[in-house]
Amino acid sequence: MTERILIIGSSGQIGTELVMKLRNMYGNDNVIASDIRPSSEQIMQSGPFEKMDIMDEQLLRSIVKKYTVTQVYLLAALLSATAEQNIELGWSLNMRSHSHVLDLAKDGLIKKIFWPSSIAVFGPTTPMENTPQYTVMEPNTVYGITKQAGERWNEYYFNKFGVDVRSIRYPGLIGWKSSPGGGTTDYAVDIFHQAIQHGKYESFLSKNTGLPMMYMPDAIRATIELMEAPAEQVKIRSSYNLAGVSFTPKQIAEKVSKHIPNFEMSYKPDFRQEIADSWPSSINDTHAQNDWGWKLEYDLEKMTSDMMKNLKEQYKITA
Ligand code: VAH
Repeated sequence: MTERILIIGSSGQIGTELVMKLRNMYGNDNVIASDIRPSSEQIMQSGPFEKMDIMDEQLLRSIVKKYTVTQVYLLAALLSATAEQNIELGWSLNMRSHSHVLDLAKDGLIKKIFWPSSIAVFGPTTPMENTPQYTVMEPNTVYGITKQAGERWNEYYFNKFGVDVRSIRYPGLIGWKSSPGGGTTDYAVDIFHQAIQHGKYESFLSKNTGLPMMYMPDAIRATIELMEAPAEQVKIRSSYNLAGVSFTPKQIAEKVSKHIPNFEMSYKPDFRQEIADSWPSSINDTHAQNDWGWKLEYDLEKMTSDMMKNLKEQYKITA
């Protein structure tokens, strides 16, 4: 049977890249992009797009039926910083969209779901170094609480209703093809744009705040590898830890300086510092490695070089 894949949140940081990757794999017409706002030109022109507000369950169901969708990737969400500034919307959007999609599978309309979790499921009482898969989890942000509840919801739907839902606890994601939207880890993307355009950057996190991050090609590959793995290998149905690569603003600034010699970094922590302080600085992902063979490819150095190369090209700077 042909797979028909619906990506909800195709205009966001992950969606922008994932749609194109999946269209290459499954054929343009079999990957339906959808978002409340238009997606990239490449997405809009290469295949189907449906404008959708994920709170509208009726519309979601009609789109799923129209295209006989078999898999849904639910990427629409409010991220950590934005959700703190609009807690009602953060809670209702993140929770309700998830239920809408899980119920599609429970009602037999679709076969498989990808739902992203985050290292934001951890909180101040979690062991901060090499954080294990199973540990104390007391998130203290709206975003983290919705992700933690969502993980429990995933496992519940899997156990009670046999829903094939798969999930990753993404670290902060870094890429050049799209911009992040309202996260605490966004500084690690902004720094590249500012360094190339202006030679300086003011970080909203303090210099020694270590956080786990991941380069987008690794994140996209992890997502697809997990979704393609045989069901019996996916032993964890809440969400898998992924370690990525951990670094501080100071450490990434040092790497950026190698490409932009007079680069100046300054620090002016804002409300996002408190969010960052509640999250682990490094993650243990042995379960992902053992269950479905996960292996990271990009370290900080390799990621920095690739980001610089691509963004300089994008800004048409020859160095
Ligand atoms: C955020 N990038 O900063 C997201 C992420 C690791 C955190 O989920 O909100």
